[in-house]
Formats: sequence, structure tokens, C-alpha cells
Amino acid sequence: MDHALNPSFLPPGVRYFGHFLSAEEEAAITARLDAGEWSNALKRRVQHFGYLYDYKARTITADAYLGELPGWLEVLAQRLVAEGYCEDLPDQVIANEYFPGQGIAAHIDCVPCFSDTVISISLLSQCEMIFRRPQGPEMVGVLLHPRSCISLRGGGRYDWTHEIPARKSDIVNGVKIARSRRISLTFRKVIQTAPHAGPSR
Ligand SMILES: O=C(O)CCC(=O)C(=O)O
Repeated sequence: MDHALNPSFLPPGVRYFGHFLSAEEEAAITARLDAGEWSNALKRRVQHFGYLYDYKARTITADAYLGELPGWLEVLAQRLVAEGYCEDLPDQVIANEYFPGQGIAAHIDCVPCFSDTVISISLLSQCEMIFRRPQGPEMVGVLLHPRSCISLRGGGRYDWTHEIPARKSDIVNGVKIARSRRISLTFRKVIQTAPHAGPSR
């Protein structure tokens, strides 16, 4: 079944909200991040808040605590709870930066590390997020607009992978739309840390 870019079908447990941030909030968050320190450790640049995620071991170790979320992220985390996007207050955030041609490989967010809801907020550029069932042919493409929010829980969090294909443009309703610099903020609640680095699942 192929529902590419059809927002009327989403994997179970996935909810998409087209308008989460205002343009002013988007600009303020971008400025905050650009005033911070982007890490070049991956192909795309990232910033971690709350806890450092270990990409190699695919886990969060007990010594990975970085401190409380900065106030401007804590406000967003509290808003996600207050407005019903998630139940647990997120305490870990990763900012990802994608230039055209960059993406993120198919993955399921660490099951033992994070609680049942994972939220991604998009800034600056649209892009397609693709969900796949590892065991089946299903594939769903969802267009993420700037300032939107997507939340993953249930099947969409645990049984489907999600990825952002490394492309310079997306085809939307037959029209090719070029990507520009995109930033995403992924909010999660840490429920368990590993005693030391090592594969967690
Ligand atoms: O950029 C996105 O919207 C998704 C990011 C993501 O999947 C992650 O941080 O694990």
C-alpha cells in the first residue's frame, strides 16, 4: 500500500498538526540555536539538550545528563503537555539541521530510553517524512510544513520506522518543491538510562 504524501492516511498513533509555531517563534528559536554550538559529529549538524544521545551505542548513558532544558525549550515542552500533544513532560531535545540533500536514516527511537510519545517540530523548510513497516510493504509519506508538529506514539512510534530521505527536493502533488535549510526539534522523555555504552536493543 502506498500512501505517499497523502495526509489523510497516517500510521496508527501518528498525529500531524500543521500550525504549531508562529513565524515569530520560529525566528526566535532559530536565532537561539544559531547562537548556540552546533555539533558536526554527524553528517547533519545537531544540538542536544537535557541528555546527550549516544548515536553509536543507540542509547542514553547515566552520565549523559547535561542539565535541565534551557528556559526557552522548557516553555515549549510545557506547552506540549498543556495542549495535550503528550502526557509526560519532555526532558530531552535534539535539534537537527538539514541542508538540501541531507536527511536522517530510517529508525525507531530507542524503546527503553524514551517514553511512548516522540514529537518533532519543523522549522524553516518543508520536507517529506517517510514511515515504513519493517515487516511489510506499507509506506506512508507525510509532508512536514515549516512550523508544524508531528507526534508519534503507539504503532507509529514502535512498529513503523520513520526517516527523512536525503534529497534536495520533494514531489508534492506532482510538483517538485525545493528544500531549503530545515531545523527540527525532537522532544522526548527519558525513562531509562543505560549503565554504560552498549547496544540497548
Ligand atoms: O527531523 C525530524 O523531523 C525527525 C528527527 C528524528 O527522527 C530524530 O531526531 O530522531
